[in-house]
Amino acid sequence: MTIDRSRIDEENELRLAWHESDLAHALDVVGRAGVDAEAVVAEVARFSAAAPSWAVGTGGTRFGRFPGGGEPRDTFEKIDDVAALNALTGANRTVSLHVPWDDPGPGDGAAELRRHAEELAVGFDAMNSNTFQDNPSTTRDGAVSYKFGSLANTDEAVRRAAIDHNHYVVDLGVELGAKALTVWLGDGMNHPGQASFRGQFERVLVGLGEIYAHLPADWEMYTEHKPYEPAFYSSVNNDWGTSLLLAQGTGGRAKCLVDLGHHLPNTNIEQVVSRLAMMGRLGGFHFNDSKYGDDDLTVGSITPFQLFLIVGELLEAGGGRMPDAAYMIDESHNLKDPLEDLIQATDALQVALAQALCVNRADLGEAQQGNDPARAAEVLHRGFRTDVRPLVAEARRRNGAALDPLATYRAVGYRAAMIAARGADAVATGL
Ligand code: LRH
Ligand code: MN
Repeated sequence: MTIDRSRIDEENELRLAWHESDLAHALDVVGRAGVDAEAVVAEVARFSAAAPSWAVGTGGTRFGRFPGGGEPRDTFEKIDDVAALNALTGANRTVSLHVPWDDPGPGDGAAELRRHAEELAVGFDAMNSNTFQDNPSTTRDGAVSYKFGSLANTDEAVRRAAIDHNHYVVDLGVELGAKALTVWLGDGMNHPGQASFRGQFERVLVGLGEIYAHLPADWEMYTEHKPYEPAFYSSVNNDWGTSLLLAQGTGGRAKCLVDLGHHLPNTNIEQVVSRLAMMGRLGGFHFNDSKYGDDDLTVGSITPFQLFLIVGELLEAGGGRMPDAAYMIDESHNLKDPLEDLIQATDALQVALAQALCVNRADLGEAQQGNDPARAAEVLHRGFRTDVRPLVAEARRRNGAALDPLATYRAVGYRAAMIAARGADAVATGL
């Protein structure tokens, strides 16, 4: 079942009068700040963030998992849910797959999956490999283990298996029409002295080089840094600096992926974004939010001002537009309906983008040049405090999506229909 376009139109019709008056006011307010409001709507309408295949089902922690039922039972149904999400938001036009969780299997499994996705106008974003778990298909049926790491492992046979798995993921991605590979490694140490920092780094660099050599010429590879978990003393690719060294040491199309949750408390993530963009190595994002660790909470739900500043740095790097990069969501949905959480995450991204676009960059530059921090703050907060929701809703409406996606999702009864179709105990593969 996809969400019928006419149902969305009906729900939009109910809200159109309010929307039009709210929009007229918002266009006026933004215009008075010397910002082209129509350009804001157009840039928001252009934006899209990939949905993570591993988060259209319920996530969990080691303490428990509480599935809500009607979850996708295979990758085809995950694509169905991403298509439903995109019908409502108009801003989740691609899905990021994780292998082996989403492996469509041998033979023409990949061709069938590609056909299914094309019918639903869902594209394939960066592929994710997985050498942080022992799965039969990635460990030569258990002949090797990633317990002591994958690309960083001292055992050549383990490193070989990890490289071969990444080659497999690239080949599958080529069949699906993807154009990038994200390599996140759980590799590291739990105990001081357990391994050599330099040895682990150098082995990973060599491994990434062998994976990079297998990439088609029009593909990119993203290294994703993370300070800890599952390793709790040190991770090999622990921070943006290490990720940059790995990308620079691997090749021109190797870039860094910034997962917002992969930073120690009080890290200035917007400065990290500015640095990586300045070096031409900002490949992509995993958007989420967190209060403590890698909590994978709803984008913009804990630190919306930080998200606004991060998007501001992206517009700075892109000359007032979002630079080409792989924008993806990476969340774990423990309590909310996964699709409702992704709807709110996407809305938070659209709102942060509209707010950042409402900052009069010329005025900000003038205040910065003039060492006038108070004026700079005024200009910045004017953008952040602008009620941009009518502009975002208008961007969705122009993309044929819902003015109010969450209310429309509930009104069309998608989850109830999925529980009826898939079963109350249907649970998705993934984390
Ligand atoms: C690691 C991570 C990585 C994914 C996984 C699902 O914490 O952010 O991006 O492979 O989550
Ligand atoms: Mn991530």
